[in-house]
Formats: sequence, structure tokens, C-alpha cells
Amino acid sequence: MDNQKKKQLEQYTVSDEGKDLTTNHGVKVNDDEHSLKAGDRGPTLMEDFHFREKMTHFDHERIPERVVHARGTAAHGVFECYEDASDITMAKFLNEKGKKTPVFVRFSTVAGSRGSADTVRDARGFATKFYTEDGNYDLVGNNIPVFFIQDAIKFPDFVHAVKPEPHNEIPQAQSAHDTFWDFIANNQESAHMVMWHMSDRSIPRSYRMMEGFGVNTYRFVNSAGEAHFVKFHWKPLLGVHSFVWDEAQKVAGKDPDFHRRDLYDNIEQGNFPQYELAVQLIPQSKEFDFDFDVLDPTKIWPEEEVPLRKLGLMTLNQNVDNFFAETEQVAFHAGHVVPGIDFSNDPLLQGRLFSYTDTQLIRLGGPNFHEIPINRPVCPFHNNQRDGYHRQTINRGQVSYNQNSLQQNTPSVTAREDGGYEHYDEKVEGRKVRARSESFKDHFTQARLFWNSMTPVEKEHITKAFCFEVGKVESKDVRKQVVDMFAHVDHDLATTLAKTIGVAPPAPHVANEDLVTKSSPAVSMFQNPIQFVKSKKVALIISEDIDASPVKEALEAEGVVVETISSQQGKVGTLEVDHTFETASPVLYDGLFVAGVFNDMLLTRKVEKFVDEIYNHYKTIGYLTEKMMQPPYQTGAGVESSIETFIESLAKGQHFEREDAIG
Ligand code: HDE
Repeated sequence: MDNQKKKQLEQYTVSDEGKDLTTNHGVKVNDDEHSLKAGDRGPTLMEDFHFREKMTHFDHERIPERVVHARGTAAHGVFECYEDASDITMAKFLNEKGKKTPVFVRFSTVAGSRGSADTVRDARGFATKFYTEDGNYDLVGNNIPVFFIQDAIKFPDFVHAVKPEPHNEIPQAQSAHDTFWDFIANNQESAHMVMWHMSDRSIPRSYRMMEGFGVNTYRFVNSAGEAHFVKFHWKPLLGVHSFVWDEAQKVAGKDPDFHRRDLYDNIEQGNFPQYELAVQLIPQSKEFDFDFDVLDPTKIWPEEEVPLRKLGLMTLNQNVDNFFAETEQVAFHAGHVVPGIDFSNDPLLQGRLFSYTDTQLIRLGGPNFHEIPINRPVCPFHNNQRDGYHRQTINRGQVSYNQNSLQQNTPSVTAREDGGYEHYDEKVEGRKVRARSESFKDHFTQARLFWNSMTPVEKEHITKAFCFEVGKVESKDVRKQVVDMFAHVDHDLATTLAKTIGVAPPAPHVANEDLVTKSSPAVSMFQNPIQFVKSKKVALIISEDIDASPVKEALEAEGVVVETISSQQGKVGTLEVDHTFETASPVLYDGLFVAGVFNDMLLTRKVEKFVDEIYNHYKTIGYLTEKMMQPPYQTGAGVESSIETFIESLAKGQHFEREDAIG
């Protein structure tokens, strides 16, 4: 099963290597460099069918980018089920220990356009397509467990506000501008999500180190018809790690493809990203037992109250062959479910169920996008739908309707017991109203709970992010509205913000802090650290006369990816130089080891600059001899003078104990 999708894709994959150049109609071409002309200085002739076909195809190469989540990257993989979970769901891919299901995952940013930088401050999409024997199941999630709005009807407004402003299309891929913050201050249901957005979660170090969340509440249904409300989680085995803000901004310039490259390179190197799938479950009967509404997508279900149950492990082990054919054409849909997985009445989810097919119709040019290789189920699919743009299937026979006698009423329906999808028979009644439930109207308790769960360093980063973002807002009035809004979360936070951005402090005592003392340590990145070194990237500075190969070997033995840097490319001693100081940048590495020394003042200055930046971004520094490292960088947290301690420090990640020295 796990390579069923691979086999299917192979049927559609071609290699042009070694082949004759032909037109799309199979005619061999004798010249691909000159258009057909009347004389070698004459006009081009209409009859040049090769030129016309080549140019027309080129003119039509682009399809509209996704309205949101335009910038992304993807990989193939496999999901392996941990145990039979048939007590909670009849989804077959979760019903057998060891069962393998092929998957395709696309990660993305939300706001930026297709060519924008990877490391901007933004939520990240985490969309997974499971090619199951019961049909495709799409878990279309984000790396933040809540959302900005509660009702899908507000999504176009939210997206208009966060996207570049319409008069000048500035700024690209950023929320640090007036319309975003104006929307926030005037739509206070966004408070909880904004707290996450201002945290380091929205500047992830790597797609491999990011959690995923289904956000919306779904339903699991077992074969006895019993239902649970369910929330989905992906937990990365490497843990959750982020950049610091200054670093993220610089990486956006030095390598706008940073996340894309990181995922691609690591899969090529065999460092396959892995994530455990876990669920939180609330039985139907306990729907009203919590201090949040289970249908409200701006609320988490604190893990301390509703524990996680792990269902399986996903491994991403293969890069795409062709970005456009696979990554760009993949069509996810929150409504692609299989028997055993159903929807709740979460009003955000209900609206998503409409939007995803609608968007594919314009993006992929018609109703047959399910026939595109990356979107095809691995199980058979038959129905009476016919024709439309780009139809590829050749349906035999005269019947394309139901009921019929000419074809013994086939294709035929399947009863629920035999695997037919039957919607959960929830009883629903109500008056038609445009309204929001009272139980959705508390916007600050969980925003405060999130704040309470942060370590001091995390709080510091959130505060600085607010000061940066709102500091970029030109309207003083909007700035003040934001200050007043977040005073409901934390008065000190709002006061610091007000002071930094030059507006009046919030009125005393609007804060929630005395009312909400609860926290959920599970949402803190720093209270749940996972240490590792394999696949971390280290810059190794080398010079003539010093043999740095033992350092390189020792690091590589631990799975560290080492890139050598020196004054020029070519060989230095026994080592090949990967980069000069010009082609490398400290922001692209997790750590630095200096194993070289230069007599030239200019080069020494370049090393110092490298060290300084690594130090200011709290990363691990190592050196061989004191001559190679100037004070004040010779000692302190995460500064090591042996390879062994360097590796230990590198495993820990960022060294925020340095904060005092950096300020
Ligand atoms: Fe989406 N979303 N969304 N979204 N979303 C799209 O579909 C939409 C929401 C998410 O890698 C679009 O194919 C509405 C929440 C991801 O291809 C579009 C609402 C979450 C991706 C759309 C939401 C998501 C999308 C644009 C509010 C986290 C990228 C292109 C009701 C759970 C999938 C496309 C990929 C993409 C609509 C809210 C995740 C326009 C109307 C909440 C990861 O259909």
C-alpha cells in the first residue's frame, strides 16, 4: 500500500533525456533555434507550426496562484498506523497496527505570493493528503491550533486585511501594516490567534520542526455509530524550534528559499522528517462540559484537560519530481473525508467545505482536477459524472445516469456496513438566523491562558514582536486600539507596547490577569524542549596550515551537516571549501566552529562579523584555540572550546542565557 501512489505516479512520469525533440503532436523537429522566415532577415512566417505551438504553450504556462497559501513546498511520504483505533473511528487507515498509507504533504506560508520569502512572520499551512483504500482523506491544517475568525463569512475580509494593501500592493508577506492591525482591533475574536502569531511559532526554523493542527473540530465515528468530537495534531519528532526575529528577517534576504531548501536537502540526505499523528477526543455526551465551546475555532482544548492519543507516524521520504505537476497542482480540501471521519458544526469548517472545491475550479481550470496524477485516489473511482475541461478518462458505454436498467443500475451505491460513506445522523434544528452563539463571545480567556503558559523568554519575544508589528502601523489611532485590545490580555504587555510605539497607556485594570490564572504548559515551546544534533547545519571556518578535518569528521559522525568556509574556494589543506565569506551567511547555520586563523586584517574582521552575528542569534559557537576567538566571545553560554562540548551545546539549540550580554 505504501508505494501504491508511487507506482501510480510513475505511469505519468516521463524523462526527456536522450529523446528526439518533437512537437506535441509527435512530429520530429529539425531546428529549435530559428523561426521560419522569408529570407534570413525577413519576417517570420505564420506557417511555422513549431514556433506557434512552442510560444502558445509558453504563454499559457501559469495558473492562478492560490488565493492564500500561495507559497509552499511539498514531499511524498508514508503514514504508519500505531494501533487499531476502531474503537473511535472506522477509517481503515487507522484500523490496523502497522498499516501503511501513502501521503503527500504541502507546507506553506499564508499571506505571501508564490515568489515571496519563506521565513516571514506568518502562520504555516500543513496540509496532508492520505491516499487511503477508502478514498483520499485530506487533513488541511496549520502550525497554529486556533484561527483569527470564528465564521467563514469573515475570511475574505481577514485575507484582504492581511494581504498587501490594495492601493500600492505593499507590504509583501507581512502582517506588520495598518490594514492587518485595523482588522485585528476591530475583530476581537482574533485575540488568541494574534498571541500565537506574535510568538516564535510564526517564525519556524524548519518545516521539519513544526507542529500541525487540524484547527477545526471534526468528528470521529466508529462502526457502531458512536461519535467523538476530535481535534488533530501533528507532533514533529525533532520538536518545535524557531528563529529569532532578527534572524528570520535576514534569512528572508540571504536565502528566500530557506525552508524549501531545508526540506528538500534533508530528504535528499536521508534525514526524513517525521511527525506523530495524535488526536484529542471529546465524547458527544460531554459537548457542554468545558469552559470553551468545542465548536469554536479560536479555542484550544488544553492538553492537560483533554489528553492526546497517538495514532501513527508519518515519514516524508521522497521529494517531488516536478514542482508544478505535483506541488502546484495538488488540490487539498477540508471536505475530503473517508468513512469514520465527519464534520462538526464549527462555522469556520462549514464555510471551508464550500471554498476549497470552488477555488480549484478556477485554479485548475475545471471540474476534472481529480484526474491530475497527484490528486487521483489510489482506489478505483466510478460515477456518472462526465465531460468538462481537460477530461482524460474515456468512459465506455451509453449509460451515464442513475437509475438505469441498461447497465444493471451500475455503478451502484454501497451500504454503510460495506464501506459506503454515511453522514453522522446528528439531530439538527433551529431558526434561520445570522448570529453567533453566546458561548463564542469570550475572546480573552484563552489569549490570557496562552500568555500565562509562556516562559519569560517567550514573553519577551512576544512583547518585542508586538512592538515591531504595531510600530510599523502608521495610524496612531489603530495603534491605540491595539494597545487597548491587548490590555485585556496583559496590562504590562499593553503598557510596554504603548510606551514603545508612542501612544497613551491603556486604562488601568481592564486586564484579565486576575480572572484567568490557568495555564497550559503544553503550548509553550520552551517548556517542552527536544534536543538533537543530526541534520543541524554548522559553518566550519578553515584556513591554511591548520588541519580542520578532525573537527569535520567528528561533527559528521554525529550527523551534523558541515559546510566549510574560507577566504576562497578550492582546497584548503585536505578540505574542499564550500563557501567564501561572500557566498555564506551566519544566519543560514545553527552553529559555528572556528578552526582557522587569518593574518589578513580584512579576513579577521570577516570572521569577527560572522561570530558576532552567530552570537547575537544565540547559536552555539566552538573554536580550537584561543587565538581563533576574540573576547568577549571566548566564554559564556553555548561557547565551547572542545568538539565534545560543542556537540552537546549544539543539541540544546539557542542559548537565551546570553540575553543579558546581548541586551
Ligand atoms: Fe484554508 N484555504 N481557508 N484554512 N487553507 C485554502 O484553498 C479557506 C483555514 C489551509 O497546500 C484555499 O487550495 C476558508 C484554516 C491550508 O494547497 C482556499 C477558510 C486552516 C491551505 C481556502 C480557511 C486553513 C489552505 C486557497 C475560512 C487551518 C493550503 C487555495 C473559513 C486549519 C493548502 C486552496 C495547500 C488553502 C479557504 C481557513 C488551512 C481559498 C474559506 C482555519 C493549509 O480554498
